Amino acid sequence: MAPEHASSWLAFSPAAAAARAAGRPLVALESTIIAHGMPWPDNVRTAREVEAVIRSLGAEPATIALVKGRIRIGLSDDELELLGRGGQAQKVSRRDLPAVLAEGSLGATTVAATMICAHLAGIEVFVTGGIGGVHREAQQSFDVSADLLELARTPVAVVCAGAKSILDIGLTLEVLETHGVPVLACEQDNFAAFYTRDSGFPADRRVDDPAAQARLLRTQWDLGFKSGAVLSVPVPEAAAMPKEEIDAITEQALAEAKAQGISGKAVTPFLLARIKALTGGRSLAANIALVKHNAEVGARLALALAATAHGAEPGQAPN
Ligand code: PSU
Ligand code: MN
Repeated sequence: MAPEHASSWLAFSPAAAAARAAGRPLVALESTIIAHGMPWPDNVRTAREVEAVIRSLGAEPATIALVKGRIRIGLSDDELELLGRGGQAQKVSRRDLPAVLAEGSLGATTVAATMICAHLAGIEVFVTGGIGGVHREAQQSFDVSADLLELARTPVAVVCAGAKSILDIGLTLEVLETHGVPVLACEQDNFAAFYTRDSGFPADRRVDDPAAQARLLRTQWDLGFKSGAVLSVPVPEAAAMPKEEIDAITEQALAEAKAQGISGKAVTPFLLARIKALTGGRSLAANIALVKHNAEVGARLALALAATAHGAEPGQAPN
């Protein structure tokens, strides 16, 4: 249940409001990937394509950002453009959200902040590229994304291509386990690795069927668990990067970040931009392909969740 006064901070786009009124499920999308994760104009084009994928399957996309003192659930084309042209929006995670909203400036929401906003808006499914996680050498830097802690305390399903390969994926999965966050996989048994399909680490369980995914999540939330869940979807085969290449480039980008003293919330955008440059743009193509594929899986999950009764009889487990 949303806090009593939360709704006064929310503003639904006309399309999002109409979908809500008609009982059509919304699928949340984040805006940091637009403002800080991809270069213009690919970012805005991708955002629109991802929205179109979700709409074509019968759900309604709702890109979330902070605009003029409101949590906007669903953005206009002009607002997407404003976020995408860059330089204007702050990167907003949990700790920044109240401040940026209170001062009324433009805020691009991370996975953590988008989960919070989605939950306040009654949205159960959120599609992104890759979640933040435990950075390599976090033993020294303590750099653990707020995304992981948010997954522990906000009941939203995050559909993603795993954690970005710039991270320590094994440690990321350990933190998710500690916090009781289910890590589900579809299309394969292992957790995905963003630019590549296989992280080498198994997910908790594989659940391919959207109805079965929905039943699992509905059970979790019916029981009052406050946690979210991760649904890992591998990048489509044709767009996946060769593992050796991405590993070597990631090492180089990490070394550059260290040499330049990049820290805090600047780390992830820096690494994504460097990897894009070092792969001649091929990492960006992979990123775009995986988000669009995640959108299909997320839309099907949202529709299945909307159709899942509370306390439903366990069905025939299809996998
Ligand atoms: N995945 C992408 N591109 C991105 C991000 C994730 O494909 O830009 C963003 C998300 O918004 C995620 C954030 O929440 O990076 C993580 O940042 P940090 O590591 O500073 O927590
Ligand atoms: Mn960080």
